[in-house]
Amino acid sequence: MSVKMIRSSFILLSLGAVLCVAAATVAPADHDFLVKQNEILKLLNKVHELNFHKDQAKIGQEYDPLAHLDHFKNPRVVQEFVKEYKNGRMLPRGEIFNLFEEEHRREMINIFEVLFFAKDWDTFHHVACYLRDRVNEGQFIYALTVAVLHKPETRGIRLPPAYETYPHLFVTAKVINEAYAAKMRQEPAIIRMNFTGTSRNPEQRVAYFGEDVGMNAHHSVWHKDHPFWWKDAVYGADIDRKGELFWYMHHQLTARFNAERLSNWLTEVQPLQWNKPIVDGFAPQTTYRKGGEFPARPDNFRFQDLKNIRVADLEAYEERIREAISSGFVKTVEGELVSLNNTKGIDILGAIIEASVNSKNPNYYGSIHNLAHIMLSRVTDPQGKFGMPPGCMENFETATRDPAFFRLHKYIDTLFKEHKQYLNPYTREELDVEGVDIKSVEVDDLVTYFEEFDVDLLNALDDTEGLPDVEIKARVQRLNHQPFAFKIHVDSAAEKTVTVRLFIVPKKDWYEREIPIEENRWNVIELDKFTAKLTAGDNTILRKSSESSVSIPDHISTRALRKKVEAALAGTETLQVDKDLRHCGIPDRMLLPKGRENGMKYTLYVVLSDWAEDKVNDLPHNYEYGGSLSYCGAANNKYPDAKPMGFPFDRRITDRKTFQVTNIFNRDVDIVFHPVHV
Ligand SMILES: *[C@@H]1O[C@H](CO)[C@@H](O)[C@H](O)[C@H]1NC(C)=O
Ligand SMILES: *[C@@H]1O[C@H](CO)[C@@H](O)[C@H](O)[C@H]1NC(C)=O
Ligand SMILES: [Cu+2]
Repeated sequence: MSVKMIRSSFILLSLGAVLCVAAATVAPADHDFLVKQNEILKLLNKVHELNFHKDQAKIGQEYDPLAHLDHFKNPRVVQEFVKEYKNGRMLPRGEIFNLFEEEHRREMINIFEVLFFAKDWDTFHHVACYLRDRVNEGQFIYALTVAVLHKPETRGIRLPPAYETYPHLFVTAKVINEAYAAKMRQEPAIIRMNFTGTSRNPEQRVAYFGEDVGMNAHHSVWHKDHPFWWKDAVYGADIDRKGELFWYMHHQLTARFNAERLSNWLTEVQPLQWNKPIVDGFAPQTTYRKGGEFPARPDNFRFQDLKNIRVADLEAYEERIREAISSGFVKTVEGELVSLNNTKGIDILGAIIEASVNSKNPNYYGSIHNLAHIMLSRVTDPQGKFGMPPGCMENFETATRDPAFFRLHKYIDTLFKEHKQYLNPYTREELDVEGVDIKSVEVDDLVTYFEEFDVDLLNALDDTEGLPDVEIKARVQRLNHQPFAFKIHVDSAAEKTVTVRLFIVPKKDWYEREIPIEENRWNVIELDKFTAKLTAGDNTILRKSSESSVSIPDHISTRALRKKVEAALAGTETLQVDKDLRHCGIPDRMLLPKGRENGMKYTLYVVLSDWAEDKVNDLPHNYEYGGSLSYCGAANNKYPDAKPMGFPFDRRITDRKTFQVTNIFNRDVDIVFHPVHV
């Protein structure tokens, strides 16, 4: 049956409806901005080769950063870089950059700081051109993109999608080989990519989720928006509730993975344990551009001691963290006790478990999450005997491809859950918003399907003398859904601005048993969060799936973007710039889990809270923040919701009556998957 035959079940706009039109920060780009945008695209063009843009290459050759030290907020990092570079101590070009390798990371941070501390655009641009052809390309991409994401002067600049900057990390080796063959033949080509593995591996049924290029791009950008090595004090820019966001984003991904598994008749994701086999193996079938193939791991492999990290270390860190959780206090380096028994506890715990620079005691609590990534990545060559390149788990671009990623995060999620279990449940008074009564909620048919998408492989292929570029793309499958909308009918006793929170959760488990919400709350998936102004009397809140603040629109391809920028520079077109633009966030098309052909039952929750209690700043209630709030926070602002992330499902529910208030509503919905999309 054709998806196009299904029509929206109601007409969207009706009179007297509450419209959630947002206050936005979009404006036409001026000339200065267009120049910046164009230069950044040039810097990242074919970044694995020397810069063929002659103007940039020339600037790079002639610029001497030591002659311009007063143009840097911290000249010492520039001197340090030049010294290291001149002494040949930096990672050479062509080598694999591994963020989890301390030495690689230290060098990269040095490069980042040179860029970040440039006082003006001109200095930034010059020093970027200087670094472009001198440092390792992996370190350059990472440092430059993090700097662009965080510097006030580059707000609103669009980065090329991660899958176009370094396509190797997103497509299989087979595709790369075929792409080369096509280039040699000088024939444009579209190469169909299959997900890794075969139908003999049940895990392959959910590969579309972990291997989705948009998901991989999201995960890599999330860790650039919130780097674990970020030093708030040094960079003068705090990332608000970073530890809590580390928990919540990965928690939501794990809940989503679970829903995808149920959609495909797979059992719930099981947490990893240090002393048990890693049940599912993984053969990535992906290769680095230089430096070999990603190592594979057979089924039922056990964790191994590495040269400098032992399994026993991880077990000890886990014990100490669980001790902190159950005692309700973490011990700081100075031996002080910091309470976890409040809404800030989760943020402290997130910093300890990741661990980020904000950890209260890195020696004592270790860095369970980062070390686990390393343990999994190196498990098949623990002593480095075979000189294998780093595995999937040591690249944020490729990590979610490995089924062990979700098992690791399920394990980490159990630690966070243990902490939340100790907090008091919400009381009826905390949940109730007096005078606000949800009468009913209408929703369109929820229909998902697979679509095809072409990844541009231009940057994947080395330039060959005498062989011009031809258009070569990888065709991948992506989950998508029909647009849908919610219509929420609310009776209000008075004028009031409310926060609207929308969630869904699978109604039944793998055994087809209905799961009570007390148990199911940890599987809840956030669909949207926004504000609405209610008038006294009847109100209808309209909200479209495309407006969701959980996800972001598709990234524009570099080719299309370059055309737009060139046209805007020539004055034939205007380019719209959003100063709050986000690169972080799952794509809009992935908002819904897949569901089943005959429908899969979910419970939809609509939770209203009083915005006067939720607000954290003086911006208008409908300020846009660039989207992707739930997974990525607000890039240039405080997290715009005073409630704990995941509210109200983050706490135990000991008495279901507390949820029986008129401002919380639930109903069943069905998600139907259409295998054939015309
Ligand atoms: C994908 O699978 C199809 C059918 O199984 C096969 O014909 C094709 O060669 C595969 N493509 C790649 C790039 O592996
Ligand atoms: C945590 O704090 C709440 C008050 O917010 C208190 O009722 C509860 O007893 C405390 N729990 C512990 C273990 O101290
Ligand atoms: Cu992650």
